[in-house]
Amino acid sequence: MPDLILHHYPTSPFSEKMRLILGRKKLAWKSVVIPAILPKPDVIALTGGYRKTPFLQVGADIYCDSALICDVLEHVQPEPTLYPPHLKGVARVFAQWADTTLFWAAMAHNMQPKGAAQLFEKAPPGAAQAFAEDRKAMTANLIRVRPADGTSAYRSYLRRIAHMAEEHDFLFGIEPCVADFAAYHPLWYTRTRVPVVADILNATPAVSEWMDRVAAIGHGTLEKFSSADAIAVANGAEPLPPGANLLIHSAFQDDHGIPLGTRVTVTPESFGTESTEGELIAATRMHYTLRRSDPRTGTVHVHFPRIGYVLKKAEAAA
Ligand SMILES: N[C@@H](CCC(=O)N[C@@H](CS)C(=O)NCC(=O)O)C(=O)O
Repeated sequence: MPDLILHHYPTSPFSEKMRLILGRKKLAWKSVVIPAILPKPDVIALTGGYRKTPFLQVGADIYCDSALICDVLEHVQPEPTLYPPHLKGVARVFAQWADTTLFWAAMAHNMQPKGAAQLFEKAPPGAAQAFAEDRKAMTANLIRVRPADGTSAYRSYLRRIAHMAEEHDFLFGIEPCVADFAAYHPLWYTRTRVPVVADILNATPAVSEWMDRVAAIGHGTLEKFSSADAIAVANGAEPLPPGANLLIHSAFQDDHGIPLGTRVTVTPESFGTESTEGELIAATRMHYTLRRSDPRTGTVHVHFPRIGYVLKKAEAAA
């Protein structure tokens, strides 16, 4: 099996979720550090437009969104599982809540003025402004939580998570599952990136102890890799044919009246709404696959989850 190449950057919360899952599954992986703000020419060459972090590359297959990457890693290394059979539904639903509602409440708290100031206190001049402008442009379609409302919600969510962590070592039992990794990463950001506002964690010591247990899982075995090498890997590989790709073997599910073979775009519903355009070659129960070509990468298959993404016929073909 080709190498797992994670495109990420150290301070990205969703990347921390994936690094820990790679660690939980004791996987070896290649680490490509990508920019936190645009421009990202090497990222766009691989994804065709999607600019968010992280994404996973396996040869000439590109998997966008941490929820989808979880499914890929579960297939690559089924044990220990992210989705214990008796928790399959609730763990996924909880993880989706954590990656959205919990994440944005935590971020509103984290990015209050003193948090934002701490983030950039050692950064070169202009970095804070460049970051703020980049993120502002990303927030189309996103209803922003205001800092004080974010803090209120975050406090309540931390208490709820504490109720779970008081019961057992991990949120749903004695082993961590996808829910733990999804709930952990926004809190990790509070603790590690903006300690000036991390006193919000003090009211829930069970949460801090659970965070220590998650952190102890580590990141697996990683090796540094350059984005130029990652592009060369894509260029030298063929995307997996539908029958061989774990994501593509389930049946075509047409919810949009868009047949396979159509030129389409897939766009995140909110936050970073850059589209990827290509030929729709699979649309299964859980995901879409687009085939596209780029002079630098050759033909790649770019995969997205259905949930959180908009599928449309491409303008020219519509
Ligand atoms: N639903 C996406 C969310 C990813 C996301 O929002 N990532 C943040 C970084 S943690 C991001 O893309 N920020 C802008 C960027 O890195 O360009 C996922 O689960 O992967």
